[in-house]
Amino acid sequence: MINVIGLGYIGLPTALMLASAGNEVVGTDYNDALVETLKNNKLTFEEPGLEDLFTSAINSGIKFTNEYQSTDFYIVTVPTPYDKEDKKIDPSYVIAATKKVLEVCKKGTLLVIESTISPSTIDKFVRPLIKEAGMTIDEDIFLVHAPERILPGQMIKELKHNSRTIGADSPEAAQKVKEVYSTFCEGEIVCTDIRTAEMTKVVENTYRGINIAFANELTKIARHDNLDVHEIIKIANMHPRVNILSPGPGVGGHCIPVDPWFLVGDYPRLTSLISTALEINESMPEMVLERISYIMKENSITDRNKVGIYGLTYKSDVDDIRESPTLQLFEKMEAHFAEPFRVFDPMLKEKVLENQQMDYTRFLEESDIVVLMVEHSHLKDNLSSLEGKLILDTHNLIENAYKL
Ligand code: SAJ
Repeated sequence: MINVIGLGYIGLPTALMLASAGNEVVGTDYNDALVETLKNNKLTFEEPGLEDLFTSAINSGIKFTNEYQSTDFYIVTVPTPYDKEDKKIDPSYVIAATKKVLEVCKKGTLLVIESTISPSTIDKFVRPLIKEAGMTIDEDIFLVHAPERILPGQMIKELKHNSRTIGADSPEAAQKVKEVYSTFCEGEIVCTDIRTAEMTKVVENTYRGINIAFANELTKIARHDNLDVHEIIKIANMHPRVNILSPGPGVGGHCIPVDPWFLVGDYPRLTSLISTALEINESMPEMVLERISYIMKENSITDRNKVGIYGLTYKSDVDDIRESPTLQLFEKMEAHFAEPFRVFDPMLKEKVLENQQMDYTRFLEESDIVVLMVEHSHLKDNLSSLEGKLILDTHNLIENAYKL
């Protein structure tokens, strides 16, 4: 039996995939309300294909509980927040989960950590716990790091088709874990050591963050000379070896703006490129604010209540608002003692902010300037609804709009 610990954005789809592929799976989470919701056959977040997968996993017998199971195979997918002050990973959830696993696991158990962790977290924080518990690595317990790579918005497809990395101390342990993941993963599964697997995961997200930062810096250069950055990127990308990503109002989510800090925190003197890239991405909401001020001035609008922000989630067509550029923008506004602008997001069914308007028509009625922060499908399907508005388009969707 596989016990998946932590049923969030990664743990839940992974547990469902494993179950519907025929494995015996129990999902454990310390959040009672979340467990109750799942037990009542209701999902805790939206994701294309997740409902069908949920049904199939339930039919295959998946169970949900708040208790750790006594078994010999654990997959830990708990959050790994980072400490904003010292820019280091906060391993407390991984430590707590490992301690609980050690209390109940059987001899020879496989402990797979899937959560994103900074390089050497397993050496620094997990191995000592095993020693403390009086257990021996590679006898009582086999350690594995198998970081996930799935993209919110296409998680189910990517769970099936992405290649994966499995880092383990022993090739035998890696092979056993590979066999389990192979029950649903059709991509290539590469086995390596734990340190390499830890580093590789963080490097992948850092690579993307740096490339987005380059596109964002180009936006600033282009704005300085009143050039169209999107046209420049489009033409540059026609070069066979150039592939610049899309600039935008900032970088959100729990991965790209967070994981590179793990490297900066651990290797402060070796990461000047990475920390500059992070700063560039973090400066983009400020640029949005400057552009809003410019548009208000140019159109003689003085009432800030006439500004409406479209999009609160961290990217299009997801309902996750963690570290979203719009939240970052509101934080910057608060720093200047200003009330945040009104906001609307079609992906959010419940009100999470005081200044959130839940009705799109009213949102439009109340806003003379609409700032497009997120390019949801809802917006692409309703472009005509924006006619007559002053628009700041941070994603190059609308031809005659203000751009970043
Ligand atoms: N963004 C841009 N420009 C782009 C692409 C993205 O500004 O060209 C912004 C998005 O709008 C968003 C942020 O970056 O605010 C992050 O979005 P994303 O789609 O790039 O990535 P995530 O955070 O949803 O998922 C990433 C993925 N990592 C990589 O592509 C290297 C995913 O594969 C990982 O599994 C995930 O992080 C994770 O959990 O680590």
